[in-house]
Amino acid sequence: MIDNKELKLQDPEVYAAIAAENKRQCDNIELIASENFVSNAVREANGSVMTNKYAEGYPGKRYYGGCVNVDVAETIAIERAKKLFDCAWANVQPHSGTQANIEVYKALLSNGDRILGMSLDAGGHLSHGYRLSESGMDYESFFYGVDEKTGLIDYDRVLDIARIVKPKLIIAGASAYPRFIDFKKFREIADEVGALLMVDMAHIAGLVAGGAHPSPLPYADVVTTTTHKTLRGPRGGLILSNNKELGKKIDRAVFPRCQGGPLENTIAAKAVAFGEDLKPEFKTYAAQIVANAKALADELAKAGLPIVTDGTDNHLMLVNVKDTFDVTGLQAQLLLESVNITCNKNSIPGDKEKPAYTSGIRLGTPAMTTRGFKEEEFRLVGRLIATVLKNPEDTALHAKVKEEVHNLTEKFPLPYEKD
Ligand code: DSN
Repeated sequence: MIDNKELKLQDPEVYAAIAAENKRQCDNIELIASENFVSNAVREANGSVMTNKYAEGYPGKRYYGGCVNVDVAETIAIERAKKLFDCAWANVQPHSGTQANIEVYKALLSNGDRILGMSLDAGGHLSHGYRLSESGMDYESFFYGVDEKTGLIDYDRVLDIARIVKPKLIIAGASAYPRFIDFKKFREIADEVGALLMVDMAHIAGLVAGGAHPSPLPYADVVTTTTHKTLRGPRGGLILSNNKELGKKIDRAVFPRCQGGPLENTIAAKAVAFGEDLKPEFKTYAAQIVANAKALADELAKAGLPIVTDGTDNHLMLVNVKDTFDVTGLQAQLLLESVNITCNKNSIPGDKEKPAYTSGIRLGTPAMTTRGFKEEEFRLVGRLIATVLKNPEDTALHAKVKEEVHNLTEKFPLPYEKD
């Protein structure tokens, strides 16, 4: 139950926007692969009085008095993160995933050093060297992609590029890659060319925590992630390593180099989320995310939609909508939004459409798995998606689909359903 009584009285405009967003989240089938729904406990910690506290520094070494309680929460967050990912060091202060990545670069690199990451159009992330990101401005960035036919990372090709580029840092990890990433191979490539290896596991962190995806921690020098995707925590970042000396350098890059006061309310919420992630139920959740993704991909393939790499190992899939139904990714996104199914357009390997249109959509299962969807519901969602895309002009049919979406969202409510 969301209790925003004070807000309603004091600021009706902002209250109305939040209430409308609450309703949108309740009424829509959320298939954006990077989104999720936090528990009420996480929301309470995030909205707590810890937002009032300045705490520059780290637990036990702060620049302000009165940090005794935020020290407790931050220490719990650090210890739980280390336990969750079985590693020696953690920094829970990064405000976001991009921030975490930039902080690692600042700790490990000098301006002008070479980095090698996955290209944006192949499923990489802006902060892995894209020219308009700080990561592409401060460093000389190079990219590997995926095989245009298979959609898979070609590790031999990555090695060839790494041999030519000789990067100081190799970045593994993606925002739109539906298969397991072989971190051991990336380690071997990094060792072969004398590079450090950073894995950005933002999308799959919850699967790693729940044992549904191999962990990068045994192989990477440093691992970054957001905390709000499959990990199901508040919006924020996290950095992990098994190398405590590297950790000390990164601590200094986070504070004071890149950030000031940590968001202690968010850190408390991270601690709560990590506590949830350590419970046995979270393993069941992670396995269900993957089972649901496989079911959805299978149903879409049955409807004639090509799935990049012919399926998925994780929480997401890339669907080629252009070849079968002659709609762009953007049109598909808008059509689905009109029936209360939320997703995003996404380039597919070798895409001929511009990034603003694309030939594909990216679909993910973490959020609706949190709401209780299982394979049966995701198969139905697959059929609903195919119905809409096959009949882009048929508004009467769209109305029927919207009604089915409504039935599903009513049957699987969010824990904070009504205001
Ligand atoms: N924007 C996120 C995503 O949707 O994948 C990555 O940061």
